Amino acid sequence: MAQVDFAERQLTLKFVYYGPPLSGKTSNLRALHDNVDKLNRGRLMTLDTRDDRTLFFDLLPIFFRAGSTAFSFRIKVYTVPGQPVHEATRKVVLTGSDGVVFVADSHPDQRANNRAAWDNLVGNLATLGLQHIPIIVQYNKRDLPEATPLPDCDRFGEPNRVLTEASAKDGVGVVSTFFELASRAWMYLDTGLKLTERTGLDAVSFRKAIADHVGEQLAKE
Ligand SMILES: Nc1nc2c(ncn2[C@@H]2O[C@H](COP(=O)(O)OP(=O)(O)OP(=O)(O)O)[C@@H](O)[C@H]2O)c(=O)[nH]1
Ligand SMILES: [Mg+2]
Repeated sequence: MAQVDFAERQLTLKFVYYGPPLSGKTSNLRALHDNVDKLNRGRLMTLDTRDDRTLFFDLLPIFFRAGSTAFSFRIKVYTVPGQPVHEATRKVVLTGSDGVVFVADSHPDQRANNRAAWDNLVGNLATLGLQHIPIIVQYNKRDLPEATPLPDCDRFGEPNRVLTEASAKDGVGVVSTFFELASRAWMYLDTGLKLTERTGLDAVSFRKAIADHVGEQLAKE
């Protein structure tokens, strides 16, 4: 759960990128890193094996101050390793998260893997008592000619679920997905923590503060 320090006027959030093996979680984080102003990000930490598979997790810290309120935000963005063998790591990384981007693979062959990873996510969220946190489903690898058309993509039990589209390897759709999650997380936390009431900052100014710092690409998407 988010850590709010009202005396220090600081809010710390944790977001996790989850999904099947090789769907592009680390690629999302790399592209996000490239889009955040240098002054507003920490070092991108990745721990890969030689063949680029995430071994433990990746972490990108983002920090910014919101306008005139002098409230400061820290968003820690993690990825989990997708390979089934890393189940214990996934659970540890997911602990205490405030929102998830589920990165699904658009290749038709990956439908069953997407579903398995989704079931795994839902199971782990339930175990951790996090079943109500916001989840954004992103279909990545939209650049593949054989990509499943969006209307035919699995919406994981919610026919009206809004999907975001990305080609993370080319940085397309990455910032807008992140932004979507940040907005949803604010609304979710506001309900529980009365953020607007206690910080003097509303959803619109939170969105603006992120937009000011997470790259200009946002304006174009
Ligand atoms: N065509 C295409 N390939 C992509 C895209 N995004 C990532 N890839 C490729 O997919 C492979 C896996 O990408 P990663 O970002 O390492 O995937 P991951 O989800 O972090 O993988 P694990 O950490 O092993 O779970 C790499 O070869 C990427 O270049 C995309 O948008 N389009
Ligand atoms: Mg990875």
